[in-house]
Amino acid sequence: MKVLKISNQKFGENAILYSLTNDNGLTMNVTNLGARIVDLIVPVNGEKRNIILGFDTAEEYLSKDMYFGATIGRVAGRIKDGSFSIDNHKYQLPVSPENGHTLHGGPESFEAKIWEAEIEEKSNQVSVIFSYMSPDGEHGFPGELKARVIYSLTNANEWIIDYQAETDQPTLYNPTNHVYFNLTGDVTQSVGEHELFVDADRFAVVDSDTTVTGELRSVDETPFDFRESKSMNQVFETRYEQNNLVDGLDHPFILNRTGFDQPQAIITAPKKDLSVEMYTDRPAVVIFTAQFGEMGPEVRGEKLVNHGGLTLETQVSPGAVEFDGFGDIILYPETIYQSRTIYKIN
Ligand code: G6D
Repeated sequence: MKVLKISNQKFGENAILYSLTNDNGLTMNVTNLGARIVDLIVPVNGEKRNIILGFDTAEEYLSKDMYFGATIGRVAGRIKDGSFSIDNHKYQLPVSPENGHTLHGGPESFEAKIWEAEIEEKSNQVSVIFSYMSPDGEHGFPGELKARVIYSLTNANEWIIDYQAETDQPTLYNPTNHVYFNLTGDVTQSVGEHELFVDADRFAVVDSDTTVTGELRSVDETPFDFRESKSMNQVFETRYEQNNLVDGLDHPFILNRTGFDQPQAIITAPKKDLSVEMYTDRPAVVIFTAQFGEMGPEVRGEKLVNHGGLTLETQVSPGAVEFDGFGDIILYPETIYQSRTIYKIN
């Protein structure tokens, strides 16, 4: 068994880039800036194709980032009005001036931190173990939270993400990864011709400010029905109000099952020469289709087209703080948080 390769190099002022390559020639680059994945470079028909959105420098992540590949925390998604209560204690988080809600744990959150990193090499996988200690009261969240995110690359072409955390006071924790896939490797091509499968009978309806309304709606007879693999264009070319409202998808899908025997989602490239399977123990996945319009940043020298990527952000659905039936994201001191998501490249 050839040894998997892992190397590291400077990546801006304080960041390090770790390059993991498996025996099939698949390379995953990750950085301690935001515990992010930067590149996912896959050999396809003799070419090397980078199938995710990312930048070439750490500075670009700090100046024009839309959470590309970032670990999101303490809480993925929006918390309405930035306020929540735990055991009758009320907390207030910093809110966006645009809409008065808190997105992805607040500004300069996990995605902007320099995480500790250590390398672990095993015979059939290599890992980078990122850790970050979020102090009590950071961004308004109670409790000191020790978070770990382990990225592993295997010789089965899997990117495995293991999340672990513990806290000394009851707090909220609902992390995810904000990777954007574009399986063409070309950021000037929209993901409209990609096919998507999602094993979800329901999705969460959103309001004009993309907070969930509390309604869980059947996907039946809607463009949200991806229970058979279908073209992404069905959400870009429809007149259905929930897609028109956000110009695509920016919605939680409530998964019918969790676990690692069958994928809950599959993205397939337009030429069907590549696919990514998603497996998770999380009950929902937020899919966002990068509708940045003219605001799309330059990515590796090319302007990102509208709908130039799509995310598969596994998590407890946004709305868990506000509504019953959406799940529970309170972490108590006596509990160790653990979750796993796998993206398998075929
Ligand atoms: C927009 O509403 C979307 C979010 O879901 C996404 O995570 C962010 O852009 C990057 O705010």
